Amino acid sequence: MRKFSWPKHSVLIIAVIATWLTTYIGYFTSFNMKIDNAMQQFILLINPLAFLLFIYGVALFIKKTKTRNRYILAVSLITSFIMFANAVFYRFFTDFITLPLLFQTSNFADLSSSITENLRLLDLFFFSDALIIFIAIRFFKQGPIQESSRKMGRKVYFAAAATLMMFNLALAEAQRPQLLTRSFDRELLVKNIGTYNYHLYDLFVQSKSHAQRTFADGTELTEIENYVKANHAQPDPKMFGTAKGKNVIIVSLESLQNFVINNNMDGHEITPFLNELTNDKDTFYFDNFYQQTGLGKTSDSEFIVENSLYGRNGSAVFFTHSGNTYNSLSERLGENGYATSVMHANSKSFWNRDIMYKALNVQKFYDVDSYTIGEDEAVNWGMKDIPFFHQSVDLMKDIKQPFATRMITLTNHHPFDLDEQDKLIPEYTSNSNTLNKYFQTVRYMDEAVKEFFEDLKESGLYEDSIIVMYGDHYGISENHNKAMGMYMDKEITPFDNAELQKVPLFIHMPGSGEGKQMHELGGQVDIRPTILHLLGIDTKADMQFGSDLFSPDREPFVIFRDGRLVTDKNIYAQEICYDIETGEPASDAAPCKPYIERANTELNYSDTIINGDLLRFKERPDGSPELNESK
Ligand code: GP9
Ligand code: MN
Repeated sequence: MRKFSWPKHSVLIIAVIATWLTTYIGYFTSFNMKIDNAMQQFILLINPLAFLLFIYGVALFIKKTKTRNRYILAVSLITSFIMFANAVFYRFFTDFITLPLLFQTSNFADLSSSITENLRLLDLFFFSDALIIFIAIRFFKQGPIQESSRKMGRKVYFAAAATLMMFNLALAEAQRPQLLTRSFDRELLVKNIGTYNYHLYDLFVQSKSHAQRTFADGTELTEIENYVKANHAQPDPKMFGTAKGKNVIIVSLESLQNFVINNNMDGHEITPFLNELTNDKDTFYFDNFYQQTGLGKTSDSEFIVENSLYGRNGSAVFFTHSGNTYNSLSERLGENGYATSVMHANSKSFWNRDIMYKALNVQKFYDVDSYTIGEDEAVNWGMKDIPFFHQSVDLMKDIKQPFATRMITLTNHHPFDLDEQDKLIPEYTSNSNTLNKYFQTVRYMDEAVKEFFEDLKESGLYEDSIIVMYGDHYGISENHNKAMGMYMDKEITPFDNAELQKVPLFIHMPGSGEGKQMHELGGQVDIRPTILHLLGIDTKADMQFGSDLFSPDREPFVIFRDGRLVTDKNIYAQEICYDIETGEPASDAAPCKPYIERANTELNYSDTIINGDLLRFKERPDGSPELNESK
């Protein structure tokens, strides 16, 4: 009997190398991935290897040469097919395959009708490793090896593969902290952990969600519905419908925290335009308003605004539950005759937006391809806010009215880089480079918003629109407490960290004349009902946790995704009940207790709805079940 002579001259080694190379070369020929530095290049090179060592390594347990060779050949065909399928898919969708995308019937129809058009002769290249392996098997003489050295070799082999995998993950984590918990973008995953591991990861994430969904039958819905009904706040009749029929423009202000509003940095005004708005007769400015996002950051804020539900703990709901049924703001507006869209000059797959927006029934996504990015018009993460706003107004002119669009800005994003000509104020000086530059990018964003308002006025859209603007999440994390403390001239406590989660909310209603500063305590979950009520759309039957910020009977209570909470009397953070007036631990912690429980209940309810995809069981106001394109 011919035996495998490990480690030299084996089919196994040839297979690993051949598939490794075809995969690596395929990355360049078939996908348009942005590689920023030598380290990323290196990660790309090594990322297929550990997986291939493992999967081909199973062959080491197969005694019969013939079976072993067949196994190796089968693996090479499967890996080739995965790369090939991704290449074809990418040509069509500029995206990597993900299970929910594959199962969205509309996508599948699109894909199958054009699959032949997307095939290229060169795609055969992906199978060249299989061919090489086949030749090796046919013409390679493999010598026998001892059983003892086989066992020893196996151990060394798998230890090496595991080490390589750890090494790869460590490099990926250094390049992109929290890559696996937050997901970010399929391209980032492929770039850092490789196509094959990415598919395993995708399979894991999707099957976890799928299993939870399977066991849900809608019985939990009644209890949650009762809770939601009991907490529903009736709209203020004076405000209800005051913006009826107007276009709605919702602007997500990247990383904007409230502490910069009406504030200075070394004598420089940080947000002159937004400051003006805080005293504007047509603007309601909420200065006691909190962000409620988790790891999903911008995408979580979008999720909260659309659904008045909380994001998920420990992962980005935009990735984990993009196949669910939702009663989104966009859907409700669509039903009420609005043309709904999102404008964001980034690649459509970032935060899985392209897929999630379908579940949210956003009718049109103006992604980076809808914009022309001229020279000097990109910095940091992509298109600068000023040209983004300019071109967005041009796009808006062509949308049928009334429209509702959500715009997502980008320039004021970590690491807060700017071109010289866009720096309108100097840097701050502290030990935190991040905070130092933050003031400058915020100042730039303020300028962008100012120009946006001017453009809207020029376009004639201004009078017929309301503009809602909110900070999506913090820009300065707790890692910069020392520098923040220096800026605020105090030591930052957990109480301050919670308060720093305040983001500004502006509701600008041209011609209203009623605008004022609002000190009502609220959070991002309150945006959906507030907007709908201003437009004269009722939300009584909606499964939502927020309540109208103008409603006289709403409860002052904000829950953070991590369980911290704020009431009109206390802040509960790091298991301490603080007095809101003094910022000191309260002498009596009892007032926090019922709220801690309430916060848990509400977060659990939100998770239950999302995990069980419960809204698919909810009847619409007209009695028909929810319809979702992706089902
Ligand atoms: C990316 C942008 C930023 O498209 O929304 O996301 P973030 O990192 O802030 O969550
Ligand atoms: Mn953001």
